[in-house]
Amino acid sequence: MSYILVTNDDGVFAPGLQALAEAMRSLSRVEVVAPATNQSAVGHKRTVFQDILVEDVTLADGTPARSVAGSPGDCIALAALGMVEWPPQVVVSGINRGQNMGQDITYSGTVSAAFEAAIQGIPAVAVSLAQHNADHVEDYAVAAQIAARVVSRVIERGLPPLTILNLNVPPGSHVKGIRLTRQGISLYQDQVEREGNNYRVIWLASDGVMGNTDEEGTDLWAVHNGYASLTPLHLDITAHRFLADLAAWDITITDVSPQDKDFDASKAHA
Ligand SMILES: [Mn+2]
Repeated sequence: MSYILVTNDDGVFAPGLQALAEAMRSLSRVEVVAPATNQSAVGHKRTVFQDILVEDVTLADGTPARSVAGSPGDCIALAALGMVEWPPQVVVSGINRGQNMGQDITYSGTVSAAFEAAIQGIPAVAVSLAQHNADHVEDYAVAAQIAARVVSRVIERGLPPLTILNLNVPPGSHVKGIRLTRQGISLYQDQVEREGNNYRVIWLASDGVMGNTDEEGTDLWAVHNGYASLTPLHLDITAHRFLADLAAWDITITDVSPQDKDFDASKAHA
């Protein structure tokens, strides 16, 4: 029997996950497998060399869920190893408390869970709300509605291999529509303060002002201008356009062995 697998990185009891699970139930049966604790910004972390505790829990609205003492990537990998029925029709990750655009994408546990699903051959959508103080289930209502539209289309049409959709929704009750976008550039304003031998890093991670929002067509531009942003992302992060330039460096060599006592790194040529 087909179903939608819901996960996140804010933790299994986060309001965004409950809102997402509720919206996904309008499309299909839902299973929830999510981290026990807040795993924001763990990226594509996987737990190795230690046991992962899994518990059955119940969300505030009565939704049954699996709570995993690991990362978002662990949740999907465990699901694929048979912790729940496999495969789902689609994996949906979120709704994250805060945007995942520009350089947020590689830090994001929300997006990484979707990438892990893509590695396992399952279409996946990452969903984020560009509002860091979204503490109530109702705050995610519009984002959940837009997510349901995107996910229903993914169920119909599927996605190419190693490709996910990254959905970011602006805060507020009015969204102008969905724009197809490319990854933009985030501009962080981290600061460090020193007191004696102690350093304190300050993240100025306020919504809306971070990042280059001027470049039309990017994720940051769309959300800044009141649109939901939908970006297709691919796991192949090869810099394809730079490959030809790199070839011109004449950096390749034909044979290197430990016996090669005359090997001179600065002079080696193909
Ligand atoms: Mn998060």
